[in-house]
Amino acid sequence: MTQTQPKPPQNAIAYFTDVAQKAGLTVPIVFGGKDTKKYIIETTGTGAAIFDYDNDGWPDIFLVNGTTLEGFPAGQAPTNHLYRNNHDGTFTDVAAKAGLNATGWGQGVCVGDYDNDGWEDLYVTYYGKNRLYHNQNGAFTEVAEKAGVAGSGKAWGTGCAWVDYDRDGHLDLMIANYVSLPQPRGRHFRRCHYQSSHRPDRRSLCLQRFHS
Ligand SMILES: [Ca+2]
Ligand SMILES: [Ca+2]
Ligand SMILES: [Ca+2]
Repeated sequence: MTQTQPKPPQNAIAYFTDVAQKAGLTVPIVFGGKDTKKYIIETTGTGAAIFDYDNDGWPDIFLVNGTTLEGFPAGQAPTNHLYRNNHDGTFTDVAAKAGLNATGWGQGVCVGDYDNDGWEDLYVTYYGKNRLYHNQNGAFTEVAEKAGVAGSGKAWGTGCAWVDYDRDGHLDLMIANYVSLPQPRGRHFRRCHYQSSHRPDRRSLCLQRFHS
């Protein structure tokens, strides 16, 4: 069935039309329960980065993906996605070929050429160990441990930013961690119900229980 697009209102300065389906950007992002979110780990969602990973002059799209509390059978867990720009308004998922099809509780992503080789690299935060992907001609290698930026694996990494804070010509990395939680297994994780973002008093009580 052909869907008729609404016409932009007169004198509109900008007007946006959803072309995701036409562009091939249809893979769902998973983050906890689909219809119901019971625990705070399910509530933050994931990040996206638009950057030219293969230096062809056309911006590509990287999407971070998550998982569920129940998990998935081997080989069926949701992965991150890297959509290569086909130069015609469509995109092709090349995550596996590029080495970016990791699974887990992915969170944020930031783009920066940390080694100044002319290829943009990726840092992806996780509930667990964070990942640094070095870009070599459009193929990525995970080097977070080697680079000393994987973290302890016990923190909940969320936002991140590359910035040259000391102006020495080399990018530095800022990582924001969210609340402190035990690893998502066993009864301790299930003690904490995320009540509501508009009831910070309840949320605080919940977190205090974790730290007690
Ligand atoms: Ca490109
Ligand atoms: Ca680089
Ligand atoms: Ca620096």
